[in-house]
Formats: sequence, structure tokens, C-alpha cells
Amino acid sequence: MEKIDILVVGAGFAGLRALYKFRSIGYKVQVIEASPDIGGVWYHNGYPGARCDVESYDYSYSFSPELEQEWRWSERYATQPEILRYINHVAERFDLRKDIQFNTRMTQAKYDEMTAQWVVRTESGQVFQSRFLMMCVGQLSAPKTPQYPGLESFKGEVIHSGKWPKRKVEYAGKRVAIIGTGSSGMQMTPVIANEAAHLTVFQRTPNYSIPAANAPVSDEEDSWVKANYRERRERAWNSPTGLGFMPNKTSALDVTPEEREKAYEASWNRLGFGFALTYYDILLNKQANDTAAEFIRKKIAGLVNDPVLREKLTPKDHPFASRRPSVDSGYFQAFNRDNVELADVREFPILEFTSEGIRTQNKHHLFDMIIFATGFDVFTGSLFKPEIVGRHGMTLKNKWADGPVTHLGIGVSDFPNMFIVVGPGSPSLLSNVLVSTEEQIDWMANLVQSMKQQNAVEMEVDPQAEKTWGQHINDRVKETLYLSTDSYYNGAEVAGKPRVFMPYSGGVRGYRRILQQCASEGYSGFRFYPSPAALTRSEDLAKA
Ligand code: N01
Repeated sequence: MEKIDILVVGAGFAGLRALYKFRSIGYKVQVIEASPDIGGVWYHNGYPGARCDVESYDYSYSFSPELEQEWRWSERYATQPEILRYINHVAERFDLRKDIQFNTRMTQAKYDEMTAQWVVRTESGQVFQSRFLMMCVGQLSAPKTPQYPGLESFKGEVIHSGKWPKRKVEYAGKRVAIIGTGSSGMQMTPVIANEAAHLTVFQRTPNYSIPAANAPVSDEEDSWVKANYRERRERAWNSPTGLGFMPNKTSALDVTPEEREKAYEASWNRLGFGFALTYYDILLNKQANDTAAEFIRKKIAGLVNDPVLREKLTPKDHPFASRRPSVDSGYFQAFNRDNVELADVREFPILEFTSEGIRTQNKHHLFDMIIFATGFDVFTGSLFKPEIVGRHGMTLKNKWADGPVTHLGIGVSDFPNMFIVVGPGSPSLLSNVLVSTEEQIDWMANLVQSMKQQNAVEMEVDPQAEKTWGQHINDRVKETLYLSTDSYYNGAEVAGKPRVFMPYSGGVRGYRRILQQCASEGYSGFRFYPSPAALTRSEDLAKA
């Protein structure tokens, strides 16, 4: 049995950051990773056209000014291979690999209440004992494949975007299907369309998208960012989304239509996600949102030649950004090509897979390759894969049977000495997730240091604090338009999943302040114990 201080599960951006941080303050850290290499989602999502839709300079670690200065991003929005190169560079530079064990899937983590230790078991039968368990398993790492009748009978290749093979996938000259029009489907469509003989995109819900306006980074731009990196980081940390954009203080409804048009036009080909902050109330007020949604619909109309296709590709059934919009590079334009077809599955649902393709209500589509870009069991899918057992045999799955409950998205009552990084209850997927990741990990490290100063061996969330945080999450989301539609934010992406709004919508800046306040109050809502609470209780009982 290997004894360690911090067992980190997952070697993506979060796991590597946790390793770096806790090791640098003197803890023995072990990272276990189910995959053969580092990178997390960026290891697995190698589909054509995969790139980050947060600007490269902001989707990077801020903890080392030297790292910031030496890394040279080549494009405004980095491709997946470039992000993976960056992650590998970080791992080499800070000698992280020596504390990561690959091909090691955690099957169970069980808290031993008497010794205040987590006992972690892996698929291969290895056992670790650790004081703290840190879950860095990501929110988009449990791919979801709809189970259609006949799926197994298809003779061609079937691939999920979130488990893209490491070998070269040959789609040139082939008949390809993409099912799903979220960010993954929208990113790969124009790239695959360029080379496939024929591409059919199966769409259930038309999605809003903003042009990436991607471009190479010039030397001047690179020098300018590097000379001003601290200010750029400060802006990101203090912005609502962690992207550095401050919302315009004006309401979309307080300006003339002409002024509004001008403002949207100015944001459109420049800001990516920042478009949603052109006015502060776009995500707060339906009427304000309508003005942005209408602007995007007009843009789509200008991009798609065929009027029938245009109509089908235009999102109308939900407010803009109430579900995750995409940032694309030529998605709508791809449908002007002769080799690209749209299959609207609301109009003609998929009936079955056949040995040769997909049969919908109106047609038998023939394919050589079918790509599922159908997303993930978001937020909880990866946390529920292993069995996590806290106090009194309580499993995380049971604890969260009606949806996730946490204090500040960081800890869960009944699960002492366990941390969850950028999981439910935190800004997570509503933010630049790297900003939230670093913020949380540094804060957790301070909490662990505070425990050390107080000679505490055990930390546990107060159930009342959990209730209060849950209430706060619900109060904040009611101010927004997020609840007006089904989305993976509220568990609608998986049938039978509790319909609970999972991320924290109060913004990165607000969340930061809440974390700071909690720390200044001596980590309010977290109880510290000088010896295992269960042991003390059993000794007291014995005395009585
Ligand atoms: O997954 P999604 P994704 N039949 O869940 C459809 C991040 N990301 O992999 O909307 C037919 O968004 C589903 O339809 P509907 C980003 O946070 C980031 O694209 O449920 N269709 C939808 O169209 C993103 O939000 C980058 O009606 C079915 C699609 O599949 C998240 O990952 C790049 C279906 C799933 O969309 C997930 O994106 C890529 C069915 N049975 C992704 N089931 C960056 O740039 C599902 N669909 C950083």
C-alpha cells in the first residue's frame, strides 16, 4: 500500500496544476490517470478541426511568469495538437511526469473514518492510501453514445468525437455522417466537408454560433501580450466569465436599434464568446436576448444560400447562450457545398442503424464512417464512474441521487478530505475553465495549509453550508435565462438524470470574492477536526 498526502485523479489541465501546486508546498502527491498519457480531454478530443474557443493566451496557466514568457502560441485559438504540445511542455518543464502513473483507472475510493485516510483501488488491483482525494476528472470526459437499434450491425467505422482514435482517421473520399451539432460537430463539419466525398450532418437542435475570427498571432501581438500579461490575467480573474470581457453596463433595450446593430456588428467578428457581453442583460432578459438572437439569425441567413436549409439551420427554440453556443470557423458556409447534406432528425427521426448506414423516417443514408458528436454525460458522468464511498458507506452517487450538492463546488458533506476541481456548484463550464481551475486549486492548497497550522487531520463540509450554497446557486440562476431551456447545464442531456442546474452562474469574479470571504472567515462551512471525528465519537461512546 502506497501512502501519500494527496492523491490526484486525472492528468488533464487540472490534475497537472494540482500536482504542481501541492508538490511545490511540500506534499507527497501522486497522480493516477486512466489514459496512456497526459492531457485529459485534450488527449482524447483529437477530431478534425478541434480547437479551443477561448483565446490561447487566456487558456493557459498563469502560475509561472517564465512559462508565460517562453511559450509562443501560433494562433488566436489554438488547435488541439498545439494545446497538447503546450501541456507536454509544461509537464517537462516542471518535471511532472515522475509523479504520474498512467493506464491506471481508479475503480473505488473509500474513506476510512478511523484513520482519516482515503483508500483508493485501481482496475489492476493496486491500492493507494492518501490523506486527501482530489478529483480532477473533468466535466466533459464521459462520452455519450445514443443507443440506436442496429448500431452493432453497421459495417463501417464508428467514432466518438470525445474518444478520437490516436491513429490517422481516413475520411477523405468517404461518405461520412456526423451526428450532433454542438461545439464538436460544428468544429469538425467544415474540415471534414473539405475532404469527404459526402457529408451528412444529423441535427436535432440548431445551435447559435459566433465566428471565431481565428488568425495567426503576429510577433507584435505576442510581444504586446507578454509585456502586459499581468494586467491581462487581472482582467480575466475579475471578469464574469474569466475571459477578460467586462459586460457593457448598458441594457440592450436602452439604445436605438441602429446603435445596437452597430455594437453587435463591432463584437461579431472580433470577440468570440465576448459577443454575449455586448450588453449586460443579454443572458438576463428575454427581450434583450431576442435582439442578440435576431442579429445572429440574420448573420446565418447571410451565410447559407439555400432558403430551406437556412431555415432549418437557424436556432429559434431557445434564447441565445442559454445552452452552450459554439465559436465556429465556417460551419454554416459548409452547407453551401454540393457534398454536404443536413438531416433534420426532428423532422425525420433516426429509426435504426443498418449494415450500410442510417435509416431515418424518410431515407436510407449510406455511409462508410459515422461520427458521434453527441456530447457527454456532463458534470457528474466522470465522477460517478468510480465508486466513491464516504462516511457510513455513503456513495457519491447516492448522495447526489437528486442532483449534486456541494459547499462552493469544492467539498461535499460525508466525504471528508475530498476536493472536486471545477465540478458542479462552481463556475466550471460557465467560465474560462482554466481560470476557475487555478483559482480553486490555489484556494484548496491554502485550506490544506490552514489545516496544517491548526493541527487538523480532517476537514468536512457542514451540511448546512451545503444547503445555503445550493440555495444561492438556485437564486442566482433564477436571475438568468439558463432555466428557460433544456441543456446539459440542467441535466437534460441524459435521460433520467436529475433536472438540477449544476454550474454556478454568479460569475468568476463573484465566486472569487466568495472564496476569499470564506477563507477570511477561517474556511466557514468547512469543519476541521484535530483527530478523525469518527474516532473521537467512538472514544466518547466508550467512555460513556
Ligand atoms: O457536445 P454537446 P459537444 N440524436 O453536448 C446532439 C466543449 N467543447 O461534444 O442539442 C441526435 O454540446 C445534441 O443535440 P441536442 C464545450 O463546452 C469545447 O459538441 O441535445 N442528436 C447536440 O447537438 C461544449 O459545449 C470545445 O438536441 C443528438 C450534440 O449532439 C462541450 O464540450 C470544442 C443525440 C451534442 O452537443 C460539449 O460539446 C468542443 C441524439 N440521440 C467541445 N444526442 C472548445 O473549443 C445528442 N445529440 C474548447
